[in-house]
Amino acid sequence: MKRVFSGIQPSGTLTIGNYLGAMRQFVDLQEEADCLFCVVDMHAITVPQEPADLRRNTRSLAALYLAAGIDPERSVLFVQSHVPAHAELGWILQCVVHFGELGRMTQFKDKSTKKNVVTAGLFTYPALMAADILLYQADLVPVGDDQKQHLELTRDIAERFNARFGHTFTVPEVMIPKVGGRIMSLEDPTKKMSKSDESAGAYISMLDDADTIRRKIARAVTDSGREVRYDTAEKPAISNLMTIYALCAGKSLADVEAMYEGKGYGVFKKDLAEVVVATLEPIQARYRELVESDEIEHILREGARKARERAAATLDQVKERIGFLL
Ligand code: ATP
Ligand code: LTN
Repeated sequence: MKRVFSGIQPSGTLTIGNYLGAMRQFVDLQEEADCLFCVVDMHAITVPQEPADLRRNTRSLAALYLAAGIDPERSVLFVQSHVPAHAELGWILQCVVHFGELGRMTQFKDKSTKKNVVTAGLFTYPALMAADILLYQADLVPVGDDQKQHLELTRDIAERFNARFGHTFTVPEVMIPKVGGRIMSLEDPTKKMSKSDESAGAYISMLDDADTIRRKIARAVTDSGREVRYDTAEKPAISNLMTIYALCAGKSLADVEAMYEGKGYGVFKKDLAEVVVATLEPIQARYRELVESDEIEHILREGARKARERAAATLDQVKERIGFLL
């Protein structure tokens, strides 16, 4: 059975981009793989977080994982800071990765430009991400397209460590959905949809109510012309909306194109809003029940216990290999 690991930061409320690009794959993978899913709070603090918000977002993200269909009987769901092995291996891998490699990461460049304060943690972030994955000997890492470069670096770190100290880590494969790996902003189809966008109109949050979703989709930018046609070069905005439609309705892009032939943007956008509402409503209903119960605390405690146990085996071996006195 393949081992799967992925993480999401509790840095705000998830968007439909996080859901379609990442979380939905996690739910499907549970059927066929041994899965671990993590709320990566240590990654979230690489940029400033209000303590009360971080605590609330961590709990809320755990509830969303469960509401979207992560089954704690089948998958290990836990919070990164509950398993100190992540910090320990993260440090060791900071001493394996090269300064130059970290400097080439485009996420670091994007998140550090035009900022008054750039923490050292934001720079070394990929070493911690590599630790998350390598600790559990993951074979497969489902992520959105923006994480591809971090995964390549994780593979390089694993290979370098293995070559120097003997085979220790499984070299993981990245898994990016063919459709939906990069959902774009509703206000600017050249930018990825991001939960930390300053403009709330740029994204659909997984917890937006039906009217907010309808309003945001009605206001979403479109391209010139009126034809609903998939063409990312000529029609980036409509192509993005078609992708969201196709994934939420379980149809192919060709189906969507055929359904709206000759109908124009207005009708398409109205239907799209309803398809998105229908996708998110059942998740939101389960979410509301979960956040009010203390089930989450119980599940996370149990998840951390299982994760700690599994992480220990790799970490002990790493320490021995690099020459730490045991
Ligand atoms: P932020 O937008 O705050 O920088 P993020 O959403 O990019 O955060 P995470 O919360 O850690 O970062 O992302 C969780 C998962 O969602 C990752 O696998 C990431 O690749 C994926 N993801 C993020 N944005 C999109 C998007 N617009 N389309 C598809 N997948 C996405
Ligand atoms: N870097 C990722 C979040 C993340 C992750 C991971 C994803 C942290 N650790 C391990 C997959 C595997 C992001 O910003 N989206």
